Amino acid sequence: MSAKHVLALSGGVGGAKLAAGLAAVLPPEDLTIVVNTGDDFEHLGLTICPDIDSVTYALAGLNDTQRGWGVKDETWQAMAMLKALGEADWFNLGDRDMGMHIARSWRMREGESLSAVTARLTRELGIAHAIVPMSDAPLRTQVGTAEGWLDFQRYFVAEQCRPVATGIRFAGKAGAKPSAEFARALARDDLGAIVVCPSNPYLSVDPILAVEGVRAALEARKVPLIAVSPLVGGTALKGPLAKLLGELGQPVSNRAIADHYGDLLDHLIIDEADAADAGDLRGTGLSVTVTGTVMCDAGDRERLARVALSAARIETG
Ligand code: FO1
Repeated sequence: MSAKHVLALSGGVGGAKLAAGLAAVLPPEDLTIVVNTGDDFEHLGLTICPDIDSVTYALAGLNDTQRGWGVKDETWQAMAMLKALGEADWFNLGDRDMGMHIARSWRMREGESLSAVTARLTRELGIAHAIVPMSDAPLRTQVGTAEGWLDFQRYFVAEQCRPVATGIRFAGKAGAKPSAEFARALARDDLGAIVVCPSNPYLSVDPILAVEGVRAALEARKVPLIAVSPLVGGTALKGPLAKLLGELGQPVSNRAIADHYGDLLDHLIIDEADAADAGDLRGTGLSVTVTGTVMCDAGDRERLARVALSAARIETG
């Protein structure tokens, strides 16, 4: 059996772009995309899964590329009404996006698992590739501040990352098992590569690694693990995440990313703006590719996907 199945681990925005590139160059049977659910939360009675939705919208061609999250050509009538009714308006839910949260929430209330409802909704949007939550159990990222632990979206959106961060923790990680499809992908005989998409290692990939048994399963697999660095020019492409990591004493550099993944990592893809990092990284025994990692359009996404797959010697036709 040729080892050609690819397991991609993804967070939201940046990760979703590479996930879409992988889906453009691999047939559905050769790709499983496992998505961080640490950013998920309950809001206005709805179960909101920002990273699953970012990946879903990117694969369905529905994503708003300007804003970076949510649906393109969005309208905001429901949000305006909620505000007029005195309800919370700190987390912006577009009208079309709201349809996704309503469908997910009511199906889950009917007893469907997050995995089942994700499979249902992605299929309905015409996506043939598997988009899989890391776990069906809630494992929620929280950020420590002087006022106590804040749920991720409270910290990130409501507080705009203003409070000084003192720690990151994953509430509910004890007993959070991998979803069935994630466990199946990890155990596949034909698994040929694991691709860590350009998502934040501490906030978007660590929650996936915190799911029970996942790190050990990845360590036990003797297939190449290729990560695409989320850094461009030595910093995060977007948002105040570099501030958060600085406060936590986490260096924002490709060397820090490589050290963070440690023995799991076989190959790191870094941006050409950071070409000067390659020598030091290679000196640690790591294999490194220097290429353009900024994905502005479908061509960029597919090209980077092919670069990642060729690092694992996976053919893409
Ligand atoms: N990010 C914001 O900065 N402000 C918002 O109001 C906001 C709303 C939102 C709604 C649905 C959704 O799927 C994502 C949304 N995001 C918003 C993005 C989200 O907070 C983060 O990008 C991810 O959690 C980080 O990966």
